[in-house]
Amino acid sequence: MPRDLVLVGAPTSAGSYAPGQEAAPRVLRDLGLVDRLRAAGRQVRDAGDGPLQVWAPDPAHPRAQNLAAAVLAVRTVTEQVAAALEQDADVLLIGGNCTIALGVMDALLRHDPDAGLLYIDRHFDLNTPVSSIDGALDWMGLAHGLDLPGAAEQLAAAFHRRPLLTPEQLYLLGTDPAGSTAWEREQARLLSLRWVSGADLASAPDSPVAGALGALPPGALAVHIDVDVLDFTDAPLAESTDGRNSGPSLQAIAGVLDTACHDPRARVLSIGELNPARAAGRPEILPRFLASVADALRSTAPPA
Ligand SMILES: [Mn+2]
Repeated sequence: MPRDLVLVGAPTSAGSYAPGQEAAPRVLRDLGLVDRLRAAGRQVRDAGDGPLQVWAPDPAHPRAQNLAAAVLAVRTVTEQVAAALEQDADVLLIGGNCTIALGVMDALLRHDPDAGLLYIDRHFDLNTPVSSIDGALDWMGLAHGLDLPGAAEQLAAAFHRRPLLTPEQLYLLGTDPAGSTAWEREQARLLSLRWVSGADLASAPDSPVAGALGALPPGALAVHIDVDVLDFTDAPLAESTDGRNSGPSLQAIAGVLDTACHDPRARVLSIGELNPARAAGRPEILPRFLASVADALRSTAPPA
């Protein structure tokens, strides 16, 4: 029997560039997410949403906008994921921006100190309020998990241990170094972070994901995807519209998620940076994405 699957929503765009992502949990539910997961053979419990947070400019904190709200959202994710793990359930978390992966790891590492994180994202997310000017926390998550110099105190200190993450617990897939800051490239080098570029992931997805799974620790596994890893002209789903004509297709990413989520260590899949408004002109792309997620989480056990 597969474990039960707990669905959690983090409807927040507080750490983003503009409103939009807060709608993702509602839109995916309206498109029949729970029924699709049940059709994939999973017992699903919907644990509901964390706080609804709609982005607004935060002139009082220009370099770490809406920090207190983002921390509240992350801490709520920690509590919801911890409750599900306590009940021996797996988790599907719909964000929200990528800082939600920190809440996942806070809960998963309390559950299993040998846990690892497969981080599928166009970006390193190693910025801090010092290294970047735009003040959006959504590409600063891993910097706070790793407690890099310049990290915002309130977020780096929000977890049961500090730093929350070590470089050995991480493997990044789909990174585009051209979309990173010089600071991020330098930190990735200093920390010996392991990563595979979006170009390599697009040309032959199977080998990088197998390599990443082989290199991650033996304990429980969280898989996080920022949908900005996708070629935006193939699958316009992400808050960021930068990924045009580069990066893997939705079909390629569906295969990556399928492999990663069927690894026996996998316990949590989190989805970040999905802005449903981006798909307004190509409405079939959201159901296709949903089908990929349900397929990645399908039960491989024979029906009872
Ligand atoms: Mn990203």
